[in-house]
Amino acid sequence: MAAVSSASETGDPRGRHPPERRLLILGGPQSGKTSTANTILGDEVFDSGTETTHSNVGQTEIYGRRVTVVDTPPWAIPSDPESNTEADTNDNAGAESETLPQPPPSLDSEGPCMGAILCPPGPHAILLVVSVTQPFTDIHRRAAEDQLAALGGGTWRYSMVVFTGVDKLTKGVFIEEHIANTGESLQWLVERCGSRYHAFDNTRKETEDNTQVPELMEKVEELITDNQGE
Ligand SMILES: Nc1nc2c(ncn2[C@@H]2O[C@H](COP(=O)(O)OP(=O)(O)O)[C@@H](O)[C@H]2O)c(=O)[nH]1
Ligand SMILES: [Mg+2]
Repeated sequence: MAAVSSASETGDPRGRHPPERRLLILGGPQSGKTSTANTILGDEVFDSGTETTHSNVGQTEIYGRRVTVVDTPPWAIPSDPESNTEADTNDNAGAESETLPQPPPSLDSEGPCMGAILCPPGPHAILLVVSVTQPFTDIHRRAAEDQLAALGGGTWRYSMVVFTGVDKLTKGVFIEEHIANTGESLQWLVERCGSRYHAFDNTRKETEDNTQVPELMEKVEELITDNQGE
């Protein structure tokens, strides 16, 4: 694992290794971001199950290629009681407060956008982590939209949905069925990501026949090819 401070020291030893891949992990609270980072890194590098308060950078090698993974704090969900504390103190704010535009997350704050700065010159792919065990409503959709808008135009082209907790899906239910059954907001997210998604079971990282990380990296390569030259 590399410390945050070493993220800028990833000088490219030209021609000696396949090009590095940089992955930025974003998502709502408790969606499985840190667990996903650990699964990709192949080790319990970061503390999962507790709130991640600042972005962390880890590195690994997958098939001889250096892969940098940036784990981030959760993006703000407007309905989250913690982020709604102020509105709740005003009895008249009520339901209206939910429809008020949220201020864009600041790149200066220790919010998830800070993660993009920690993998210079920028991520090759943004993994939007969504747990199949959590609801994904219009509020979550807007949180995702705000977050990617804060990262700048065109970021959707580099984004992919990573579904966590697929081990919790009812036996025989495929992720496609889950997407179809969960509602328009989730379908919107998947479509906004160019229908790129990947199903992850973070409890399976030690399993021998586990190919979910190489399969994810293949999808990242496809995404990079789709965005070639940019
Ligand atoms: N069953 C199951 N639990 C998961 C999976 N991914 C994450 N979790 C659990 O979900 C909780 C939140 O995970 P964490 O990675 O800390 O989420 P974060 O807050 O988004 O970083 C933890 O208790 C994890 O063990 C998964 O694929 N399957
Ligand atoms: Mg976390």
